[in-house]
Amino acid sequence: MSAWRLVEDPPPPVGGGASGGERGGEPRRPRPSTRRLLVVAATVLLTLVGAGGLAAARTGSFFAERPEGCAKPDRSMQLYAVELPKDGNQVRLGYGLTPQTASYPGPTIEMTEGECLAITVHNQVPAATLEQLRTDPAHPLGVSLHVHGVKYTQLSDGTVQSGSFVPPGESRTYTWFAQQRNKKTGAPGTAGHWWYHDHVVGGPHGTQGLGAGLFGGLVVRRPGDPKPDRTYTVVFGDRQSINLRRGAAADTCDAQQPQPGPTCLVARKGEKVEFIVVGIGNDMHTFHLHGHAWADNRTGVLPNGEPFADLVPTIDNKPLGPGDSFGVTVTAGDSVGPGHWMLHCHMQFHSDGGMSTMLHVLDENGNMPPGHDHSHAHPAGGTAAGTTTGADTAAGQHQHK
Ligand SMILES: [Cu+2]
Repeated sequence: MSAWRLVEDPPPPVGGGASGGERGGEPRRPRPSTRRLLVVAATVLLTLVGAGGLAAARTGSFFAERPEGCAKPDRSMQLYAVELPKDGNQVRLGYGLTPQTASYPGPTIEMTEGECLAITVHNQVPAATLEQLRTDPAHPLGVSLHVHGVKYTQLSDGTVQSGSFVPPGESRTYTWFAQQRNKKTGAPGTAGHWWYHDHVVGGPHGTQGLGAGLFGGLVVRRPGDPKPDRTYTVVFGDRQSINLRRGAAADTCDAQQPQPGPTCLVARKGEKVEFIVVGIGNDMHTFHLHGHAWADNRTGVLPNGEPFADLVPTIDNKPLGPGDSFGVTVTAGDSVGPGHWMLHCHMQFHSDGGMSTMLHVLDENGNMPPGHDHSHAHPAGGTAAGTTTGADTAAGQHQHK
């Protein structure tokens, strides 16, 4: 019997009617704490004495709670920021739909254009931990939620400067608007692959929060977009890391019962697998997947019959800078079959340093065919069967160098 069997489908991404998000509930309006009011007051004062202050005061238009077009949130959800077990001596933090399920990357959040989402962040990270990560004793303690791509106002910016962060033990609601394309105004819409992260832990740019694990993927779809069977968020970061892990640690798939998760990329042949690829930190990277290629457009999939389809290049490698994000959708094992397909940064000293993991493609029944129970680095083409060693299989760890 194969050691590889997909026993259970992964939980779907949050949103779009999937479990996890709470529908229909009117979110709690943020109750500003005294501390926050002081920060806001100080910011207003600074704004007023600034060059643009008088204009802002005259219009009185600063600090709107919600973006235009988002009168009332369509959906609300809870997001917990917690401390996770250390990785060596590195502090690890994560976002989770519950405190118990927090991880890095955090849960993938899914929205549809036109939707307005209220996310209440509960900061359960101990103050002592935030103090330890602080690079300046004058910097306030807290976590935040800052998002790329979609619309939000200053109150949902997730920065210290706008007072939109969450002190330890407190909660705050952030409002995101997946603005639609508008041909009249020229608004391009917000459909795409984005990410969210802390912007406060340690310093004014959340560098320590990001480095500790407070980040996750966001996908905004248009009605009618192809829906993938699985979505994985892969975050390429400093020190040759994928989702803050390197080498064998980046692939924790259990050889007996691989459970899809942040560090176990697994799919059945024929499934549409979507990757939200994000760059964090200070390094440039390239995202490369063996045996698979994708259309370099918004969805990664070419719609049938599009006359401009030939204008969209098909690629299997894409550059990624800090803060960048893009989506990739492939059909697992299409034409190439099941196997262990390398996913890695193609900057050679990064991949050599451990920036490499695997997409484990099982057959249609969820089994890894005999001869594929072990995943040494396969040559390009990936059809060579690896040899099985008991030790590697038992450990569920796969060495790729
Ligand atoms: Cu790299």
